Amino acid sequence: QPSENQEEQQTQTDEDGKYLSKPLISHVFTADPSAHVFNGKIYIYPSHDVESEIKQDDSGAHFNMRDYHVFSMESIDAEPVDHGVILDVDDVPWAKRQMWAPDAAEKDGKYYFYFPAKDYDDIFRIGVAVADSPEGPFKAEAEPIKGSYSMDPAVFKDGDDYYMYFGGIWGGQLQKWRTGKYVSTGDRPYDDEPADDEPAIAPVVAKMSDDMLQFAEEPKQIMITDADGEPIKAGDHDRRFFEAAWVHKYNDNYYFSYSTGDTHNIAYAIGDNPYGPFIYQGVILEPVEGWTNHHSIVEVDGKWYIFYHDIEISGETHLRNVKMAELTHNADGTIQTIKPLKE
Ligand code: FUB
Repeated sequence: QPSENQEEQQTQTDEDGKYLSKPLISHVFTADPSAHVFNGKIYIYPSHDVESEIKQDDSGAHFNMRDYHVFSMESIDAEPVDHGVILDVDDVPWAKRQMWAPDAAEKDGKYYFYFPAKDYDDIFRIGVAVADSPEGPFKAEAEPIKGSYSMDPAVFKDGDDYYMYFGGIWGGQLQKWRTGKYVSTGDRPYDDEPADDEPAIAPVVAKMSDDMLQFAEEPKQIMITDADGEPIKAGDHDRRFFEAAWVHKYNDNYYFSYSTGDTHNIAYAIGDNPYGPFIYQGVILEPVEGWTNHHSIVEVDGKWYIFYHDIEISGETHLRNVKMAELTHNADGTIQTIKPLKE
């Protein structure tokens, strides 16, 4: 059952006394929550973590997920309802394994579910499945999105346009696409990475086609810079992009947020258009329990929330549980840092 005692949820706070929810879902393991408001309800599209026979390795093979559930909440303090499995790896002809962080979008009354998976060549691609309802059932396209690669798709709606942001390094393979083609010189996480003093590998964006099933343009890299306009360097592990892209718009600015991976923060950078460049600002969410940190940001009834995960229930880095906290933008547009691990 989902967390039974909602009152008890009020008791968790971060280092500065900010409210943090308890695990929102406890009957299955969930991670990488992409939250949206569709038809006045909150929908969460997470990864569905499971135990599998695959041993832990540096490429994240132990995140060996095979299906997705969708959850809805009537309001921000309501219990999530599990609508069951919306897509299984066996229903996707091109996908072999590792169904990682997904996202969803609505356009003209249809719902599009975007998901990464490794294909039969063990290369991550991004697929799309379509439904008439946010709860599914979703039907996957027979092929991945043409020209898609790497993982962690996040689709952002800006007026009538939709943009997909994607990519992740190390196990997410983005470093192997530096030439525009998949080139792998080894399987250690840092193989194929730039030198420390070179610009970090950048996340990728592409506008979606009108039918939401393809890219409308060649995917482009987006630059994250410091305050002087210099690209963040590959050796700057505290600030460089690793995975878990998300974009929200606040006061006409575009906030690109992401995980810094091996330094475990959710950081953010601000730009004045969907393609960037984005100027690094700071940390939204400090490390949580567990190696990965992955989030989404959504406005509900005029307040902003961050959905994220940790490993409170299992204590195992690949068996995560979704949580939520309120997010505060300061008057100058910066975001207050959430510090979930108390000193
Ligand atoms: O859930 C599998 C992977 O772990 C995601 O795709 C990453 O963002 C990390 O959270």
